[in-house]
Amino acid sequence: MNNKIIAALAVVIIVAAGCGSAVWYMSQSHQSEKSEVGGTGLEVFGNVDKDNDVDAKDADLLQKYLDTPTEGQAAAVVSLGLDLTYADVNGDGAVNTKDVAAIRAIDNGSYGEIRFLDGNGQVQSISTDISRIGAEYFCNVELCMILGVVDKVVAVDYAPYQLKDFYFQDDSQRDSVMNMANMSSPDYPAVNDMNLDVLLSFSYSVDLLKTKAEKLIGTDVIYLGLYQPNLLSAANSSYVHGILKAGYIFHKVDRAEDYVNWILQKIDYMNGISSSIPENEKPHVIMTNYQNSYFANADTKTLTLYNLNDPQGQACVLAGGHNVLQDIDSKAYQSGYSAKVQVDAVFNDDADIYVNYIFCHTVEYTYSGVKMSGIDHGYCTSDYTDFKNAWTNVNSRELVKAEVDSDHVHIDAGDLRNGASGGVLLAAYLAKAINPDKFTALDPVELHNEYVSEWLGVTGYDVVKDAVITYPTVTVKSS
Ligand SMILES: [Ca+2]
Ligand SMILES: [Ca+2]
Repeated sequence: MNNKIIAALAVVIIVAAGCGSAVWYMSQSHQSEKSEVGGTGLEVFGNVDKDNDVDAKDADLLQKYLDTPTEGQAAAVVSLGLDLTYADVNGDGAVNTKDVAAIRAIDNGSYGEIRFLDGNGQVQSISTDISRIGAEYFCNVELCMILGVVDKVVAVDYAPYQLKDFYFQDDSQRDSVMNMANMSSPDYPAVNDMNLDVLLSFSYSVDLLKTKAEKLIGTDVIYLGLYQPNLLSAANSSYVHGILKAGYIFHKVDRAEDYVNWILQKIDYMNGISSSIPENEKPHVIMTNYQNSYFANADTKTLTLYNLNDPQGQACVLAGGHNVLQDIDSKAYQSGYSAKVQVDAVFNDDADIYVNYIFCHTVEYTYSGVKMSGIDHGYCTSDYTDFKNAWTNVNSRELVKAEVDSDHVHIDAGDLRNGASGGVLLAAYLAKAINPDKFTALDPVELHNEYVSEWLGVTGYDVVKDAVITYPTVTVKSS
């Protein structure tokens, strides 16, 4: 809620309920006064001072620029620290006092339209009068929960639909939410019938986004950029910016900033510890996946290893781990998101290449609408059978037995990669598992439960008892 609306409500409450309530409400209003959000370069029109918000400072600076005589304006851009890229807030092709007024409207919450660059850098201009949201995959549904707009989600695609018992705590919404099915290859007439105001896309494919925008009439198709959290420079990542942009789109700026600050605090905390661990003392880790690998089937002689561009590889760094892919193929460590390698490139007699820990990512429900068998996990099951079996399989491989302690093998829910936590929860689980002596005060389960209760808004739920997230569970190991 923006401050002006809070102030207006406070006035109403003063009139309606007398001074006692008013004093309480005013203090609440004061407490919710938003803190600054860190980082730079938020691509929302109106952000002319290059930080991560659109606020009165931007309006004041743009007004100062406009008040400067024409011949001095170029110098004013420099002296005021402006970036005029996002100055044409109303998109009419000119920069003038109407844009200053538009920034003030954004600051006080009275705007009805917002312009921004999507996660691919494309200009989007959308109405913020949104009552019907379609949300793709776990990250976007969780983002709607975090921002407190999940009640407006009327449709989700196949994967989150399978988890609707968790994602939709309201009984009637759980019964009525529609299944968009496979949004990698959508049934456009069916989705059109859902009359969405906004579709939050999981896919960053420019072609798919363009096709969806063309074929879904009256629906704004938005890729926010959540797929790319950069845990190593998170404040300016497309993930953090995507959350902040969503804050503007859904009139939930304060909530979005609070969540971003929570995420950044956790990252700073972990980075403060892991960055002090000398490289030669870091445990050697492979961030890999279970399915379609040597681990799931001994006849498959390859493994997929995630690299520095993937949140899984970034989580490894943040947790104070040394990613073995670096030693196998330093080029592959930095290009794309992962590399497929031969098992004997990972497990061999080369003294420089060794593995202390194995983290296997799993995906049960895919974006293309398929359920993978034998790997049940996540927020809607408490049955660890499949994870235990997977763990046993990994540990039964000859090459693993020869090199890795069995309790150094972990099976992890894809939710940690594909939810809205941007890899932070994954990094926490990882940190506690590989560097328990360094991360003594960190409890990943407590952190995950905080994510679920405080941010997703699901109460009375425990991620160890009510879900299957990691095996073995990290707290069991450390207690
Ligand atoms: Ca700003
Ligand atoms: Ca303008």
